[in-house]
Amino acid sequence: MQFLNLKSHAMNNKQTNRAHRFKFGKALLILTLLCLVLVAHAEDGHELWLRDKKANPVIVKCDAKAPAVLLACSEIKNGWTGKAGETIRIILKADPMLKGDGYKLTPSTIQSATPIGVLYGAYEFLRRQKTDQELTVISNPSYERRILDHWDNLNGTIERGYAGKSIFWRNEKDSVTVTEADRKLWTEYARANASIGINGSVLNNVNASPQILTPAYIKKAKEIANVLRPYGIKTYLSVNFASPIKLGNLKTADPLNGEVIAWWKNKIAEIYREIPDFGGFLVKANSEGQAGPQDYHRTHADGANMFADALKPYGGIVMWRAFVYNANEKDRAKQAYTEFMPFDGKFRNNVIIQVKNGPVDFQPREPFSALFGAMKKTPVMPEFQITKEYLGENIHLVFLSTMWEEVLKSDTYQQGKGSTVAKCTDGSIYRQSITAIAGVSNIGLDTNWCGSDFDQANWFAFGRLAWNNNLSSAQIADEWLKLTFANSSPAGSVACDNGQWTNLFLIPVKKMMLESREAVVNYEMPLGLHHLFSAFGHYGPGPWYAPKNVRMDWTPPYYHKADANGIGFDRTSNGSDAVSQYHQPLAEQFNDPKTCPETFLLWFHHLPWTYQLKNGRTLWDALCSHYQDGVVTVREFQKQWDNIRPYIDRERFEAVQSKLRKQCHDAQVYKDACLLYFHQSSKLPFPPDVERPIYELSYLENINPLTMESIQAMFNRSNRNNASPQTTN
Ligand code: GCV
Repeated sequence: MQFLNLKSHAMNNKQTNRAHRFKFGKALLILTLLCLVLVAHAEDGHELWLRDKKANPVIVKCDAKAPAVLLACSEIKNGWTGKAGETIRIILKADPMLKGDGYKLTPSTIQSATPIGVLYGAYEFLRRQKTDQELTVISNPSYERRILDHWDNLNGTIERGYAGKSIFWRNEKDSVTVTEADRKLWTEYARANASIGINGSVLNNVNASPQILTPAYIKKAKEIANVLRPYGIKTYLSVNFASPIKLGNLKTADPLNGEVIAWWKNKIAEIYREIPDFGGFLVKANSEGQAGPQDYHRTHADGANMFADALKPYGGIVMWRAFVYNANEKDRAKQAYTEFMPFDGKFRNNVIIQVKNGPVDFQPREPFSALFGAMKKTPVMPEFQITKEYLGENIHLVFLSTMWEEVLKSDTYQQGKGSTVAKCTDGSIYRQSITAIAGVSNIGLDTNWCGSDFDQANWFAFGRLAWNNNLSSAQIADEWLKLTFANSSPAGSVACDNGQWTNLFLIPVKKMMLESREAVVNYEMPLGLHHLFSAFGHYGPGPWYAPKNVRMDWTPPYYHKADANGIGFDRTSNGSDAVSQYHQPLAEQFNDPKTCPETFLLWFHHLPWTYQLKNGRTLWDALCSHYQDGVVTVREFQKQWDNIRPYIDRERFEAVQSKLRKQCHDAQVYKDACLLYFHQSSKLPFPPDVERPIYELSYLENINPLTMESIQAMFNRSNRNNASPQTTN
């Protein structure tokens, strides 16, 4: 018995141990599963605005079998959030109301004349379903070509890229190999673009390496094109004007030379053998040290037309950039117009001139480039910068849509009142042989694609505005927020479909986005000031930066001209006369400080520090207030963001919170740097309602740019970003 007892005790022990082990094992398993679930759900931002969750069953009826239509069907099946069991019909058929890849939606049909239009319609349908918008709509694209320009170098770095390395090019040694992981990423990229209507990608930097035209790189471009094609995305390349010399061993790149023309014709034939639907070339010529036709005493038209003739038989186009400025020009803002206007009508009809939104260079605020309202016989396309070179890189929360909306809605008066930049470029005013719009991409290998969650909104906004240049930024922000953040509260504790989410997340965050561009203008360079950046990179302030060996138009004093008499660049008829490049009544309005919009005051005028503004304040006091407003606004953003914590996953909450902290710090640095520096000229006291600086100017001059840059580099590293080399000012 004893023995038995012992035995049974032992058995009991064994059983208990086994039971314990079992329980422990079970707990471990549950814990592991839980961890796996948590890891699986750790929010990394990779899904962008395309969060296909909890699709309901739907019947999709469709006879067409084109690849884009099949994609549309599967998108609908995977993303249907309407009633379960409903039927939707896909109709591939022309309609007099439809233009290009436009589409017509009803609650039970998606119609387009083209397969890719059906795919766009499917994405729009799902977007409307998820964001509670009307399902009956006809939508046609504003521009035929809606293009992302990648400033990606063939060694994998990205000029002005703040989201890691290139998704296309790796490094010089294995840049041309293609892996399955590459194809997967490019497919995701293509899908994201198609979902917002983008239909073109320029795969490499406008500061182009001639190597892009070697057979190995053309083959790689073909691999990329093959992945992008089903999503309706055409591939384009940037080319180096001197390629015939650098690659072809010719003695010249003169666009009128027979051998040069033959070289390009052969090269273009080679490209089209690999990529039959190749879109064409983007060219930066005679700009920032790049070769161009002027090196051979030829014109922009000679250069662009040489490419145009060679591309024409294949249906290719040339996007010729108007971003030109010389070191000895008294006013850089005038040069694009001066150089290009004489050639209006002299370009072939497959050339389009690509013009940056402002006359200088993607500043926080510029008036629109006068070229938009000027060229009547040559198509012109806007170039926006999605990557935030001058607006806080991937750190500052700045929704660029409001800036682009402001530009698109600016009235050029080309054909009287209402001739907006949008209308002057989308073919509404003059029939254009090509209509197009480009955005300099902010995409890299970072898991969240753009280096910050809110920078995804700028990619989204560019696509939405390129499709419909009448959309309001409020609508775009609304859509993006709903698609990107709805149902993302921890453990789904707050449903997105209740008023609480709308009132406490959607409305305040949308407000923050819509105010964000004005905030950065205020704390960086208000009232029309521009280019006050530090020397290295374009991140921190450097209004003082002007070493003797640096060309003047790469230094801030060239632009702000602050002295004891006042501040601002005189572009009036008494100054550089840039105002005369605009149509009346704008030229007259800009010319007079009393009628010039205050947002552009110091862009067009050099005014005394005591000049009185409309609200009665002196220029100096107003300047101080603007800087103050900028800082105060981003401090408010911090508080607003803290309030939304319950409605969003921890990962994105913390990432944005941390970036906002840095933004607030940097806004303060900007304010102190600029005000203390300008104070040396104005000699006026800070107004009583403006917070006093907290830094010494000498400290800021010394830490800046190096410390700002190294803080930035550290920050980038900790966010898995790689700072890109900066080849120019
Ligand atoms: C790609 C500015 C930028 C350069 C850029 C250039 C351009 O100067 O700082 O990085 O070069 O514009 O648009 O060509």
